Amino acid sequence: MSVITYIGLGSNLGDSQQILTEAVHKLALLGAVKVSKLYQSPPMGPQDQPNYLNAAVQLETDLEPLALLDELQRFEQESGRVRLRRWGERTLDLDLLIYGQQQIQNERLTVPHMGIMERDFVLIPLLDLDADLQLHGQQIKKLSILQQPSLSVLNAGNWANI
Ligand code: A4P
Ligand code: MG
Repeated sequence: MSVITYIGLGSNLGDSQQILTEAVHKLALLGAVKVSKLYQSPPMGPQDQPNYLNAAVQLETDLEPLALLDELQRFEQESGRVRLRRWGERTLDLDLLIYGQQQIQNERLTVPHMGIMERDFVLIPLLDLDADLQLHGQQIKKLSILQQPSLSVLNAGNWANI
């Protein structure tokens, strides 16, 4: 049985657009994908790091949550992932944001992803994929954090060539 999941993509080291494009192509091997616009956003966390590119992917997959996380972590490693410090720079971050209607809490996985409600660089790409998406019983599009977004659209077209 396939499930609708949402994956958050972020990069601020290396050729970020190329890295995110490759990540989308790998995700497409796991099931049907829909891709958000590509955004640029100022760093949350340490300010002495480059801006991020952020996007989200809707993935319809048969994989169980932990099997999906294994794949995401493998893709991160394959991108030559370096992660230097908490909330710091990285070549590729793939977060499992939403997995169907499931709430998951174990030592490897918290779903919905922690901090999602405070991160406009996650919420705005999600709205590209489903304008009526709900999280924790709330309509994302009505959240007050979205009134003054800090991110900008870098590419509103088919940037990942998919
Ligand atoms: N983990 C638990 N739940 C999940 C989940 N739902 N999805 C565990 C993915 N992983 C999950 O991951 C650490 C562990 O989280 C994994 O082993 C997994 O089992 P990680 O990617 O190494 O660390 P992290 O928690 O993602 O890193 P960190 O440093 O806490 O940073 P965040 O919270 O991911 O933030 N600013 C902008 N503008 N855009 C960004 O994308 N990203 C970050 C990183 C900071 N600032 C940013 C951005
Ligand atoms: Mg992560």
